[in-house]
Amino acid sequence: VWKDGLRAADDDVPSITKSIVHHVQTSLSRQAYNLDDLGAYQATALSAKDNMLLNWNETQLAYTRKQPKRAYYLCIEYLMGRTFDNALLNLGLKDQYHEGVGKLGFNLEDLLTQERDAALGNGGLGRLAACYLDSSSSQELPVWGYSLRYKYGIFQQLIAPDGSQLEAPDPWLEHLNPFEIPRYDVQYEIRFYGQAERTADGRAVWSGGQEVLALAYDVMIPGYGTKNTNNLRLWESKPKRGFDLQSFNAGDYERAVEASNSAEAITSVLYPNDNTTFGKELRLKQQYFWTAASLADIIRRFKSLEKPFSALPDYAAIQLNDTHPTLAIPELMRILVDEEEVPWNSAWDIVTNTFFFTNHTVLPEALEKWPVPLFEHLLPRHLQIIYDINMTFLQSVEKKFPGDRERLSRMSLIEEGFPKQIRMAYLAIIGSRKVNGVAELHSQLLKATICKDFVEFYGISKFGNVTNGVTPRRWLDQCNPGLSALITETLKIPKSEWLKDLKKLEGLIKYADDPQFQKKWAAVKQTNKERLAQYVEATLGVKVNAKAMFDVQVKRLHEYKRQTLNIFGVIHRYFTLKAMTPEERKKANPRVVFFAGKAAPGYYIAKLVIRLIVNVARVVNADPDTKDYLEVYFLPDYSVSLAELLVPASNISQHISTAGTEASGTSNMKFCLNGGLLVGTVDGANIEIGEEIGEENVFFFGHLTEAVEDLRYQHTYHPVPIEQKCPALAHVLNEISAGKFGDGQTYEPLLNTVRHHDHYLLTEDFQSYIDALKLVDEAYLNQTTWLKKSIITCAKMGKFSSDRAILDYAEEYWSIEPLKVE
Ligand code: 26V
Repeated sequence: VWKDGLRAADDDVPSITKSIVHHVQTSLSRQAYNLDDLGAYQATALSAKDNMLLNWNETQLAYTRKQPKRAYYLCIEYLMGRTFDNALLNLGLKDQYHEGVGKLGFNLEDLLTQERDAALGNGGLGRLAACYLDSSSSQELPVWGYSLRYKYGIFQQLIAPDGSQLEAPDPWLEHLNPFEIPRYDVQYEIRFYGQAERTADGRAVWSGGQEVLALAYDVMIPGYGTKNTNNLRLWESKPKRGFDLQSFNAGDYERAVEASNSAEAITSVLYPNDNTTFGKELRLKQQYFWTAASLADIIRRFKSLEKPFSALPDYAAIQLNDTHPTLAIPELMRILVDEEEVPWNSAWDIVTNTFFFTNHTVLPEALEKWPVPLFEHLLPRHLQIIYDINMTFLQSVEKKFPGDRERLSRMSLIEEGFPKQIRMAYLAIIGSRKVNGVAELHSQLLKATICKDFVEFYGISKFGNVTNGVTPRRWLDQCNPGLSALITETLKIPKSEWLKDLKKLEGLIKYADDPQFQKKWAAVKQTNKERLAQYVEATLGVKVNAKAMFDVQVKRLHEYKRQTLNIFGVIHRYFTLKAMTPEERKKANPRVVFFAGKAAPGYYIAKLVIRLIVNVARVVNADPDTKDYLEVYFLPDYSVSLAELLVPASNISQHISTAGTEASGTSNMKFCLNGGLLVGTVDGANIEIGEEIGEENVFFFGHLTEAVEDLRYQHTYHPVPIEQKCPALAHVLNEISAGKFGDGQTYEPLLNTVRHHDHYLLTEDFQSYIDALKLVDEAYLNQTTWLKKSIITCAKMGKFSSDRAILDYAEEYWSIEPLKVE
């Protein structure tokens, strides 16, 4: 049956209700008459899953039969959020399920919120991977994702009475997860520790140590408006033997289960940092466990084709997403050389034609390095392989640049020091066919910094750019049904057409000045703001003024993202309002400022920023003088689902990183796609957004990347006191110190990062930031021109669909082609 260009299996309402009731009685073994929302959600999800499974099976069968080249996307995080609503929309079954569930006495929207987010990621990296899976299925590309099935995802964030962040576990698997399929028939043995002994022929035997099992769980990824359904395979670690029988028989039960606990620990928790976790053995274990299991799976599938190993690059492209899966490079060498007896040089050719590497940050502290002693202990054979790769590589560098000792030490995979460290990014670069960054500026910076010597060695063509994108299915159609309907009605084409060809949004431009259309556009935004206000009332118990401008900054807490700049700006605004007469105040533009985001549990300064925001909110929101003009909220426990409420509700969102620090950003794209305007620095993908929608529609401010290095130098060698450099900011800091927002002492360490060194250049950008916000206020006063900007912003976001990005990878990097499942 086809509807709106979409095919569904059992899409009539009677079959749907029948299958839901069937799942209640069988899969859940419960009775329909006393079912709660959770049970109803589970049964309904299981029924939708049946529909997806048919497509999934046909897709995998088509891949097996037609043997296309496939791409494998290795990412240690997938920030999927909820699955159910997205699945119904992609299957084209939402209306039918709404009706079917209604017939059984439930409300579909209530059931959807029963699902817990799959929060197997920290932020941008993991959410990008999730968008790319949606796009590969929707574009009918044969792509599989591989990652870990963490028992606990990113921690739940609580806010203590004093405003500080508290962390609680995220037991997302505590109820049945209807969307995963355990594959008890897909298991691999993974070894750690032990000894590696070289044999005469250049190979080695790795033995002893600890062996654990990797068990596969599959998650179906339905495409939009197509039967194509790809797969995300998540590995769970298991003990190879239940427990140690010898200790058990001797009565030492604790000892008997020790090994099994240590095996299960590998996939028990997602590391909650997004910059440094190097040197932690468990993290390295996670990385190896995941890459080894994924490679074993890829190689098993390849071997079933019965082709020579030299053909591997014709059947598989493996994308290394950041350096976390870089161990796949020595692991594939180990499999080919030690196990399959491929000669070293041929193996290296295969490797360097199979892997591709994307870098996601230029922050030096996030560049992955592993201490050699730790590495040698855990992965002795891989260390040998890395040393061998390094030797051959440095010989070729020496050949091209004879006598350049400095260059050799700069480019070596091993950084000298105590201890020596392995530079994972360099290993990823030399082991890959191509390397790319995630926005134009970022890719330029990569070539000028981390990759500089490698550009000189390999030539520029190995280094490219693929600007990030986001899926318009989740980030417009699903999260903003009102806007989606208005767009479809206005463009007069089926929704499925513009959702798969986002440039079609340009058709809205001709209505940008149309008062009727503007009115509808504004009404949608207002509804979304009220929906968010309801959520805030339900969770924080406060009433938000939904008539005010909604100003949003939501992302991980990080000094480089400068939530500090925002909160200092809020304080400045508060003082300015306080200094006005009631009459003057009436002319002010009322604003509600929302913050949300998690801080890494060990990131002291980032946690202080949260505490400051919460306490500023407490003071500001309680002040009757300013209450009508300024409100501030920190929404706890930011998640994909919360983003789906915030993104459609913003009038303006902030992306204000120090120039040159944010590789791309992807929430900037989501807000603009939903008609929110952007205030931001000339950084990451903000720049390309400005190019697309026109600089007159973006509020840019701050120093440019080229100025940053010099300014930092000045700060170090010719510091100017903050009172002189930026009196307005100095005043803000002094008031915080003086205890205006609770004990001033608390915030000294945070304030000192700005007073001294000011690595992220707040003192340099504060004034132009305040000026930009003033322009925002002025622009908002004229709703007609504001709405026009908002419409044009949305209309020109076509470039930022993840469909464009994934097609770019498919064509320019992986050389894979769509395979439509009929
Ligand atoms: C690094 C580490 C290192 C230590 C342990 C845990 C961990 C987890 C994640 C990361 C990667 C951080 C890099 C990252 O998320 N980069 C973001 O990537 C987005 C997608 O390309 C991009 O939009 C953001 O600008 C960039 O910060």
